Amino acid sequence: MNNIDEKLQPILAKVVQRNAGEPEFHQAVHEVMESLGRVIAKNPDYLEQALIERICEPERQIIFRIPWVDDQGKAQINRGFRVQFNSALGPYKGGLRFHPSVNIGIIKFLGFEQIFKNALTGLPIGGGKGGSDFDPKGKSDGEIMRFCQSLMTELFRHLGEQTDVPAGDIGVGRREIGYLFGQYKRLSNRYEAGVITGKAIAYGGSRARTEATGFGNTYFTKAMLETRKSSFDGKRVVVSGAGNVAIHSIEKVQSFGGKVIACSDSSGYVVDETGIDLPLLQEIKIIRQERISEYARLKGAGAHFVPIGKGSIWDLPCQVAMPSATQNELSGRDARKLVQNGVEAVGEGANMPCTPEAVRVLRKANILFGPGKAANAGGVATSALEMQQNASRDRWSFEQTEERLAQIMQNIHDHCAETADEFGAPGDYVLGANIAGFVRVAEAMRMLGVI
Ligand code: NDP
Ligand code: 2IT
Repeated sequence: MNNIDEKLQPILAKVVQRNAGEPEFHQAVHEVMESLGRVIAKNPDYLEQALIERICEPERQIIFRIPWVDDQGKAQINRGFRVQFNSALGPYKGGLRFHPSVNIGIIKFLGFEQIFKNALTGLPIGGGKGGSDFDPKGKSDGEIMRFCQSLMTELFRHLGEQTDVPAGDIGVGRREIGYLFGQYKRLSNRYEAGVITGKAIAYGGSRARTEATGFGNTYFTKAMLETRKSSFDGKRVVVSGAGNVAIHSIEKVQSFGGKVIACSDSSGYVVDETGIDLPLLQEIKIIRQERISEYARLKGAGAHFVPIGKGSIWDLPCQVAMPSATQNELSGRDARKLVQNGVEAVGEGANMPCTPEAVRVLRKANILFGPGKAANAGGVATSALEMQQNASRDRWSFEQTEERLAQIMQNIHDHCAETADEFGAPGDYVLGANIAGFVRVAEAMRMLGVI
């Protein structure tokens, strides 16, 4: 707790005690609190109004049983979660994650991050997150559909385009969003397109939503590089993951002239010194849904696969690192290696992928570091643009939507940088993002009274 203002220490201690056994949630709260000392020094009434305690306590938490029947006719049970964290700025907004590691602490960390991320977009969306410990790997299409329908049979009563608007996250993409929306529509007897985002274009989705998180992180990282008169052009880049965020980061980095030399999944990583072949990667991961080792096998010369446990992707020399898989995937040791190898910038595509020690190492070495709540906000920002198109029964072109996304990312970058300057820490995007996001939410909460 030594980096935390002494007035905030009892608040953090209480969060830890009231939410026992939820280390990821503690980590996310700790990281935000480290930045808030300077804010409460300027605005002591935030403490009097218990604003920080209130922000750390979800408005509502829903935990439910999800029964479903597998292809063998056997009944299965999973656990569903939705944490409706904060609605000061708009309806709860945030993705659903399907992964066996999901528990209430993980959903709370993600929901907590989402509050500030959504505030940074400048769009009217509150923060929430949900998901299930369901493992989509190896499930048939019919099993996925029945699972999504069962989840929605419980969750639909808590949703609404003015109440709570889910979207995708790990393990939840276009297909799952379709089944979830279909069941919501059936149960509610309403075509409420804005109740969920990440929909296919065929029934009210937004162009560029699929690409938005990876594109957005690339725009954000480019903006950071520009502050040091640098760019992606000719740079060696490492992107972890091989899902939605990673694939579209690779696409945008390549369009800016960067050379992505490695990516990964949970089985290991591939290195391709000739630069990742994006169509081949998409064929393997999206169409065939195979393991990343297939990439090295099919690519042949120049590419090789390193299985999990046999080395870290962050040992590869690169100038830009974009962790885009999952939380705590980049350790303090990894960060030291990146610094030794001359990394210039790290943009967090995933949520909280760098451990607290890694963040400390990167900040101390004065590496450009874009925290997830700012750098990966392009996904949820484009979700809000999807809600806007649904509400006005309109649809925009890809170019128009991407232009809005690019502008939003530049605004987030500038707002974080200006806030860091104002609070005496130029270039510190962690401090800038935490303070800028917090102040927007806290000001709205103050005006709404003690609710
Ligand atoms: P996907 O499910 O599309 O892809 C996830 C990728 O990360 C896969 O390659 C997966 O490998 C890998 N991965 C997941 N969990 C682990 C793990 N425990 N260890 C190692 N690798 C893992 O998810 P997204 O690309 O959508 O999400 C990636 C990250 O980005 C998450 O942190 C998510 O919260 C964040 N994010 C996503 C947004 C979005 O719009 N989708 C918006 C903002 C942030 P494998 O297939 O082997 O499991
Ligand atoms: O972490 C995230 O910001 C997301 N998974 C996207 C949330 C959304 O509502 O689009």
